[in-house]
Amino acid sequence: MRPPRLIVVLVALLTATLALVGNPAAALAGPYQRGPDPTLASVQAERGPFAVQQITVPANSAPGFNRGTIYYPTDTSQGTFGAVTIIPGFTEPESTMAWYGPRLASQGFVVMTLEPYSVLNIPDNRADQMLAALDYLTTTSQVKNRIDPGRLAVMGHSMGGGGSLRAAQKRPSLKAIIPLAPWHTERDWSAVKTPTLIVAADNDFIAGVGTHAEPFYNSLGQAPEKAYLLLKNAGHMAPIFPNTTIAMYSISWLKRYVDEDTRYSQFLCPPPAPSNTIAQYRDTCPA
Ligand code: 9J3
Repeated sequence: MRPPRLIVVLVALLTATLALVGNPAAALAGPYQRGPDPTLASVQAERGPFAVQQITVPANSAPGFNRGTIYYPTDTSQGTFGAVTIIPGFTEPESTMAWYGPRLASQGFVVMTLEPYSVLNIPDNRADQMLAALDYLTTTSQVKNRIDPGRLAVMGHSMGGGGSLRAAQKRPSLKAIIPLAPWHTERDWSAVKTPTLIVAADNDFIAGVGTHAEPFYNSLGQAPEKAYLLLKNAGHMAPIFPNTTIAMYSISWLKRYVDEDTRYSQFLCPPPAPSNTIAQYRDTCPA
């Protein structure tokens, strides 16, 4: 005999109430929050709270990308993590993106830096490699069980930044992208529907902001949130070196949009004023 409907409803309500009373913090926190409450020091630190291990992924491990390195948090007590793949720019080896690996993974992300098939690959090819590497990470990699396949992102420098925009256009399910000094022949990214942080450099003479980062940012009419971080006294190659400003805003962007972690909103909104390292910051001021 089925229990009366009223009893079922009452039991469900009681269970939910007890869960809230028993753990109010969990009830308020988003389900994907990982790690302790952030501070300015923690988002600027060289390492976050998670211990990190790395795995070398050799060529021919899976279709669609060449080879790379996975950096992952060793903690399995807090559930799965979001994942981000990162590809460098024209003529650049994977090692130019290596600093992002432990820096981001130690904050609670599975990160894979990529060696492109060719250092000459065009941006759209780099987009496909980043997406193929995400598929590998979530389906057959050694860390697949550590990753939430619904919370993925890409980043890249220069032609890898242009590739990041193309990747989001091709795969709207991406939760965040961070093009770094992006370069692409396409100016119109109005089809992108992913929260996008564009990092640009005020002295970039390779991907000049007037013909790249600025029109890219302005075209992002469908991105639910977007930001434009113009680094001060910085050239095209700034993103290949450890950079506290890039790290702080990248971590905050990934936390806010891959993890829906509003504890990081404080670093994004209100936007930062111009400073020694920030020439300009434009955004849609996410809540
Ligand atoms: O990835 C990049 O640094 C793109 C800038 C570039 O040199 O393009 C020239 C074809």
